[in-house]
Amino acid sequence: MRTETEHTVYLKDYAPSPYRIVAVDLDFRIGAETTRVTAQLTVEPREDTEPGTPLVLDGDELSLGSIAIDGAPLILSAYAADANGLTVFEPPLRRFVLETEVTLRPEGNTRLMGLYRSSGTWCTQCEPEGFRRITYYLDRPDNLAVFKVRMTAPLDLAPVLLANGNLIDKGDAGDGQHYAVWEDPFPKPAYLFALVAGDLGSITDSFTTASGRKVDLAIYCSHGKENQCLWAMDSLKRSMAWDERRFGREYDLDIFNIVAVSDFNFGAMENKGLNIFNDRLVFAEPETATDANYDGIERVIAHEYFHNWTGNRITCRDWFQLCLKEGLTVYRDQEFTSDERSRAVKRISDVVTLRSAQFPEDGGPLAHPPRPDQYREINNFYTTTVYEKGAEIVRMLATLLGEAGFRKGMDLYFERHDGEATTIEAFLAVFAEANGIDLEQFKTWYLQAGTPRLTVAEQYDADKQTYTLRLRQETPPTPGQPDKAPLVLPIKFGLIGPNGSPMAWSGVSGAEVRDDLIVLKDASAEVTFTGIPSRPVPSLLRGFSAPVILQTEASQQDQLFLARHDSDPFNRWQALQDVGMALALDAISGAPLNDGALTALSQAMSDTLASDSLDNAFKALALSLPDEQLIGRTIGKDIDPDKIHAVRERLLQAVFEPLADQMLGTYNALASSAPYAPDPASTGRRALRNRMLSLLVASDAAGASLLALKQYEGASNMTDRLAALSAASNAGTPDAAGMLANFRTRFGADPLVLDKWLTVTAAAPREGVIEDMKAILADPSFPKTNPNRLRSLVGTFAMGNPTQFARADGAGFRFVTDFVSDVDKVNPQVAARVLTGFRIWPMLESGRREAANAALLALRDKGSLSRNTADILTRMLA
Ligand code: 0A1
Ligand code: ZN
Repeated sequence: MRTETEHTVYLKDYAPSPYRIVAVDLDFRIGAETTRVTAQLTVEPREDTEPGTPLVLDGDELSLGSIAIDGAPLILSAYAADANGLTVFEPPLRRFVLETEVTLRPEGNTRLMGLYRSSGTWCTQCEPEGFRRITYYLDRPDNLAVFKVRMTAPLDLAPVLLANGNLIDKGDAGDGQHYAVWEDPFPKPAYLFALVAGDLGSITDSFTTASGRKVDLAIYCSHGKENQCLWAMDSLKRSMAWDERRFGREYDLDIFNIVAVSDFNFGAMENKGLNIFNDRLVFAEPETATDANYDGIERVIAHEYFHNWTGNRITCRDWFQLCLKEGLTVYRDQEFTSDERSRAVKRISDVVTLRSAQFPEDGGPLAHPPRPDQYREINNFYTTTVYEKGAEIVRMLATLLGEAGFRKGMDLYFERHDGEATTIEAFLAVFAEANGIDLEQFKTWYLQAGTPRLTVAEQYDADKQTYTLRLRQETPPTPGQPDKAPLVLPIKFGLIGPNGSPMAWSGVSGAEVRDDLIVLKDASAEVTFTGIPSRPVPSLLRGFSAPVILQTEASQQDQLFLARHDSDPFNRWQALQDVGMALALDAISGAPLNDGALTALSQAMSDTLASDSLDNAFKALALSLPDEQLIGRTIGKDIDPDKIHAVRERLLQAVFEPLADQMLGTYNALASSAPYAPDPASTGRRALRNRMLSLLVASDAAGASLLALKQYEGASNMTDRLAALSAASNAGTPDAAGMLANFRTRFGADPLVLDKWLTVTAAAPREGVIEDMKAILADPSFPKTNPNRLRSLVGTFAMGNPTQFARADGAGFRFVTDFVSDVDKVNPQVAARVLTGFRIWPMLESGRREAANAALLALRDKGSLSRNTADILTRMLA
């Protein structure tokens, strides 16, 4: 393996460039085979730039055709150019125009960065460092320039020509060619550049902003898919209205375009005025998309739209600050969903995701701070830590400041930094200033990796009528960060009296306590409440107010009490999860299942299901046990996934089988013949009904597999059909194989539904899944360059099939490393991401650990890996 240390980039080395590019004029001549790009860059030296300072531009797989300054070609000795960059040795020390020409081959660009072709459409992806694959440039987010783009293309292949900003000219270019000129008045970094040329259909609409400006909206897609874009358009308009209502942010151009493409490395991209989307996050119709797909579309449409202010108008100074735009924008999209749908359900789902994706990252070999201080490959830092933990940090800020204080800070942020490329420090400074507080310690959240553990012990003194909580926080060491400082932890809480009502206190001391919030700043604190007539049950970390692992001494009785009485829905859900987890841990440690405890949990689940006050979506989340991977991580070491799987199956049966009649009753009562609608009530109804089905099947209730088959066959929408298929496949019912085969025949021609089949196949915890996957990959008709297909199959396997991926014989590990080695040559980003599935390997029991290590070492020994994959592998083995 190459050592890549020479590529390490450090935050401490940040320095502004000696030159700035202030305006960009691009001319794309798009042809069937090649595209010629002429760039005219208006360059200015900085005030303090010394004469003779070279101008160094980035490039990636480029080859220079011609070069001139202010119209005069440069002599050979005046510059040096290769695939990775262009240096002009002594540029003029005044404003000048540098003109270069390069020729690209988009068809062969399988990395999907820069200009590439997806199903015939030319499109671009420039974040973070793709623009340098289009032309030589200062490809860094702190260089803001205005862009003008002229495109010429064959009319038959590309009747649609789009770029950022406003269309200012278009026409016939003769010879079967036509042209369009787009201009974006807002200065932007190159990573927000975009261009699309293709033969596309579209739907159009419009939105009138609060100040009365009409914005033309369009979503472009392959012909015939137009009707599948309506939900995305609806989501866009609701997002635009929400950002005005909640944050006072209006859209700023006259046009907002979205394009759906089928080959895309991530979910979507917020290019100024021209968002480009992975089509799986645009297309939806009831027969082929699930409720989860509808949710995902709404969320990501909102996310990319919200970037217009948090990311585009105010961008990042450098890529270490990625979390500045991503953490904040995820927070904003979470708030949008919470306002549009159910806040409690959204919070629970987000925490489930955080725990299943971010916590393992933060507790494994790839742990890094939300704002890292070094990287070898920036593409590997589009992580759940930067996004989701980043959002948790913003959420804590909002909790600490309250809604009004948070909004004051946001207003000041927009006012002060609009049009700038800025930093986390600048972001925190506006909140500190607007609220007259100090956020120096709070900043540690951005700098420190690892999930803090918050331990709470309690003591009630009946004589003194005092109640004390002893709080202690500790963050474990992570790679490169052995010592951790205490963090600011906002702990929302309540004390609950024996009758289930909130208990008040007459006084409190020992830490900062404001109403329902304890702010823990030290490594430990003792918070004492006075005037407490009897021992309360504490409800701690309400709403999951800080991203920590909470350890308390709560008994099962306390937890079941909370499940029944807590006014905080998150903690009601959490309490049931905690009871399930405790039972699972006991069983795994070899203790016999405690009948009393089991019966109590069954009863609590039954009561939850029967409750009149809880909604269906909440019940669907509550009626579950912690997943196998969470159980594994809670054990923390020497994990044996087979054992966990077996114990969890037993528990599912023991807890839910006694509820079979009630669950079947609920299942039947929730049937509906109403046409599909993605509104919260209908989604909640389907969620609970399908939860009933999967629990009936998983707990082996009589007749359950037949019920799954009947639902599969009779379903009128994909949500119900896929739920039945997954329930059968995960439990390995007698009909599962036949249902899977039927699904493939029936829907295999639709690539996005094929993905569902690949996902269900890859997630099945059964012997033989690896052979099946090998056969799928070996089929010549399998699209081996499409990221969605590859991730649905192998990504799902590595991340979501713990027993087969971590097979004791190592076959699962080898399957994944072989795949990574192959795909790395085609698309390093996909390869590197799939490889991150190994992050749990240090926690496995010794035999599996050795097998994983051997597979990783064999991958290393093969050599010639991309920088993306080599970076992940090096950290994984460190
Ligand atoms: N900014 C986008 C994420 C994104 C990053 C890289 C991409 O291509 C390699 C594409 C998208 C977002 O937050 O949605
Ligand atoms: Zn984003």
